[in-house]
Amino acid sequence: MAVTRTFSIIKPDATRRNLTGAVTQMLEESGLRVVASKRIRMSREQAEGFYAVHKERPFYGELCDFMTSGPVVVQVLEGEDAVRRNRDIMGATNPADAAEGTIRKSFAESIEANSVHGSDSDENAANEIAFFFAKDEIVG
Ligand code: IDP
Ligand code: MG
Repeated sequence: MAVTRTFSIIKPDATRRNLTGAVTQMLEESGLRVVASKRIRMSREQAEGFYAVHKERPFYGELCDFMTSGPVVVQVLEGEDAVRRNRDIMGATNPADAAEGTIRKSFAESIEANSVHGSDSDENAANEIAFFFAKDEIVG
């Protein structure tokens, strides 16, 4: 299995409850390595651009409100089959459907405030990493 990279966000509901370390520990214990990390306050423009694929969905405006409501931690994660590995430890979008032992089952407050983002394909991972990180900020 190839070592690949994915993009993660620890969302405002998790930073507000001081869960940055707890979430990162679960990512690391799943076999992922944090090769870039920064705490930022996302601008409206960044949130709208990042979630542009969801522009037509009814929750788009609220999602952008939520993602700009507090600090987030954006990260690049590296590991074998990183996209799938991260999606597995994240759990289902709706915490009510998330499996035991996943980040969303453990910490998410709602389908919107669900503690983490993770890329859903290698192609999107590359685009999302480039959206937030310069090459020299990633140290594998
Ligand atoms: P994902 O984060 O599991 O990949 P997506 O369908 O890509 O899920 O949705 C992006 C984000 O939009 C979710 O993580 C969640 O924060 C929010 N979201 C998804 N579905 C809903 C909804 O039905 N109501 C409110 N927010 C939603
Ligand atoms: Mg998604």
